[in-house]
Amino acid sequence: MKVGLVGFAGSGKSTVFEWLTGVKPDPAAIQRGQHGMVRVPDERLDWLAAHFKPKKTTYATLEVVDTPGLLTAERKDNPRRLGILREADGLLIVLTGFGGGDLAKELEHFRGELSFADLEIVTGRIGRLEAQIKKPRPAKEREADQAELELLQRIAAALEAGQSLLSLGLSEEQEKTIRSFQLLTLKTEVVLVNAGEEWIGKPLPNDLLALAPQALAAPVKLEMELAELPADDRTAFMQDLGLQEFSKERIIRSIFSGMGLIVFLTVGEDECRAWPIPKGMAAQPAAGAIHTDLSAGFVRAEVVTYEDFRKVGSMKEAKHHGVYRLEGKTYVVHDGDIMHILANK
Ligand SMILES: Nc1nc2c(ncn2[C@@H]2O[C@H](COP(=O)(O)OP(=O)(O)O)[C@@H](O)[C@H]2O)c(=O)[nH]1
Ligand SMILES: [Mg+2]
Repeated sequence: MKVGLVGFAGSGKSTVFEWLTGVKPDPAAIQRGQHGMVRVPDERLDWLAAHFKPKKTTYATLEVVDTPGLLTAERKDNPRRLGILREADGLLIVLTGFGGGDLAKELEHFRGELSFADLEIVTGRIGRLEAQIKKPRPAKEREADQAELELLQRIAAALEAGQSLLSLGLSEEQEKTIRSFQLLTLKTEVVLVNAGEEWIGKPLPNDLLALAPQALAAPVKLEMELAELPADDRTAFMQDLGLQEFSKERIIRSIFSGMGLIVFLTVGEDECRAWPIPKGMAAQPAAGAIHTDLSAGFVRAEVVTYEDFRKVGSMKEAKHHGVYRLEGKTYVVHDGDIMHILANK
């Protein structure tokens, strides 16, 4: 899962990038997007690793890409700046939560720039289709072009009106038609307020939450500065500021789930591991996260919930205690399921 860090220049994207990845922002790398990996903390996997003492423990990860950020005064270059995120799976929108700006306005403005960038792609394609339709061609091809043109005109109108494309209720077929455009407004988004000290202990404004109910906030720069202090000083400063604990781990987990991801777990003496999959995925495709052969030859999945596993300590004991299940291809995997896939080779 690749997550693009986006927002206006100066909102704190590079600060967030360093906070999440521990990698120093590199001005030379930013124009094409600077990549870094984030480990997703998981207390369940911590416990399993302590229990099995495996050779290897592998946490889920997110790949994040820092980007140059958008301009507020001159929007002409913004579509190009957003272009490097076309292949990203999701967007982490960083809002400027310091200096007293209006967060809801900033988010609306930013979403407007996403629509603007998508509109450029869609109108470009409309122009080419209109030219193509005029040429003599087999009826079948012309009809397909006409259908695509009508769809794109609807999409362009929605983008111009600032409407979500999700509200258009596109059919699966129509979604397939537009997939190759990699529209930014169709990507999963998570909003993160890069909060200054003024936000500590305060709820986010309601007008922002109306636009982004799941918006997160973290005092990113402050936490980075505090992390560098000797432990005693840090504790004293945090008490003064009213900060109970660092929010980084909680925020990373929220970004992960906000991207629509869950994990299933595999255990053993060799490796304990968290496997990221989209929420709602069935067991057979989920097995493909481990290896395509396991998906192709899928027979059954042995499943125990993490909570039950913790009580009994092994798959074998789980069988004795009636908390072990055998599930088929269509079983919808739950977050924290401990699974062992049985497959034909
Ligand atoms: N006062 C204050 N300054 C911040 C905060 N977060 C970032 N900055 C500063 O704002 C400037 C822009 O941050 P940067 O991360 O480079 O933003 P980017 O352009 O979005 O990558 C830098 O000078 C940061 O030190 C914050 O929470 N409070
Ligand atoms: Mg930056």
